[in-house]
Amino acid sequence: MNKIDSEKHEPLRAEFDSLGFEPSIAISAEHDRGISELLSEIEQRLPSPVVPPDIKHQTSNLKPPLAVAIVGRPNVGKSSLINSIVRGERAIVSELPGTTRDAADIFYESDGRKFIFIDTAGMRRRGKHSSSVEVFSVMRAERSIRRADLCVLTVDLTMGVTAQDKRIAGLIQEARKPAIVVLNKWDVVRPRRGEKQAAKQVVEETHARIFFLDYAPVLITSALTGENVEKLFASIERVQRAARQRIGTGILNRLLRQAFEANPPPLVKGRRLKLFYATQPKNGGLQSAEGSLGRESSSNQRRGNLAPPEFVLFVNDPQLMTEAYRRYLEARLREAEPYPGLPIILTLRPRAQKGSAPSRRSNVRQKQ
Ligand SMILES: Nc1nc2c(ncn2[C@@H]2O[C@H](COP(=O)(O)OP(=O)(O)O)[C@@H](O)[C@H]2O)c(=O)[nH]1
Ligand SMILES: [Mg+2]
Repeated sequence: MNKIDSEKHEPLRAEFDSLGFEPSIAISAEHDRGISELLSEIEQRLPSPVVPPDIKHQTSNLKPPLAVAIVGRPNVGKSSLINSIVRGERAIVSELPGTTRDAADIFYESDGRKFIFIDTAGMRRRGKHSSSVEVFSVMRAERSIRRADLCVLTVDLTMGVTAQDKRIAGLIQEARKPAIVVLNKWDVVRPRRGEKQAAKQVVEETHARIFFLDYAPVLITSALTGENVEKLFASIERVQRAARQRIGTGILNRLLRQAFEANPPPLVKGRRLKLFYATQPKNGGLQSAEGSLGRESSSNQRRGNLAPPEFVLFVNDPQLMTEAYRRYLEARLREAEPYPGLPIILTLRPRAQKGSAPSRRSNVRQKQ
């Protein structure tokens, strides 16, 4: 419904709502009201982009390509990075921030390993005065992250880690995606002397600034000169290898029991979290996540690709878990198995009731 120019006009919606269209959105094209709501409704309804048939054919009997989203602020060098990798001019590179308007999927094969690089339009803050293009580009970035098996957060070293970089890192963490951080434009900031020391310092600073993504390996590159760019593949492989690591049930339970003893969970409304048993399911977690280009491939294939480690904890009451304690347990698990680049998924289940198998897919909130 257009021309709903102000609050005052909102009641006019009611007339149209009675027509029964669901959902209906009130906008003002002239005054830029409701546009982002409209765009996100449209975005939600669009299908995932289709992988070209030749790629599908090539990979139908083999492993699907790994979907790698290159995300970051405008102008950090995302398109340059992809160009440097594929050594072509596939992605548009420009000095104007926000040139890459559309996320472009670029297929790439190296040593028999297949990748799809998702070049993402720059992300801007979604503010009151942002234009539709900017709103759209934030959504695209969020969507690229959702579709990816692994995200490469690209940061411009000449700017350092900015608040906006942190925000994007937050999106990756919320989506619980495997991640690598690339610090780009090293050619500009590298010192004449003490290069190693400077590099080490930059990595430490990055980890300190985006501590919640501290599981991500950090790579220092120059997309312009190509320096270190091919190391991205080694980093990706390292993450893939890590995804295959498992902690045996015996070790896992001993480790967690010790962690609970050394630092008991806090009281929540007078009650304390109690752990009965923990296990690491075979195929990793995140059944609901998309990845591998969303609906294009089955979740089984996806899990084979790059599944973050999941641990299922049977406890007295999942609600008694706090964020701080979750982080503590994750840190203890990483001492046993560092899982570079991978988020650790802790799934809490109430202890199964008498007579029902513990493997039953019970809802976390089932038992209050
Ligand atoms: N000096 C230097 N410039 C770079 C590097 N990577 C990208 N650039 C430049 O930064 C600008 C933005 O690059 P672009 O790839 O379009 O960034 P995007 O918006 O993140 O895709 C261009 O002028 C690039 O040439 C780098 O490693 N070193
Ligand atoms: Mg670009």
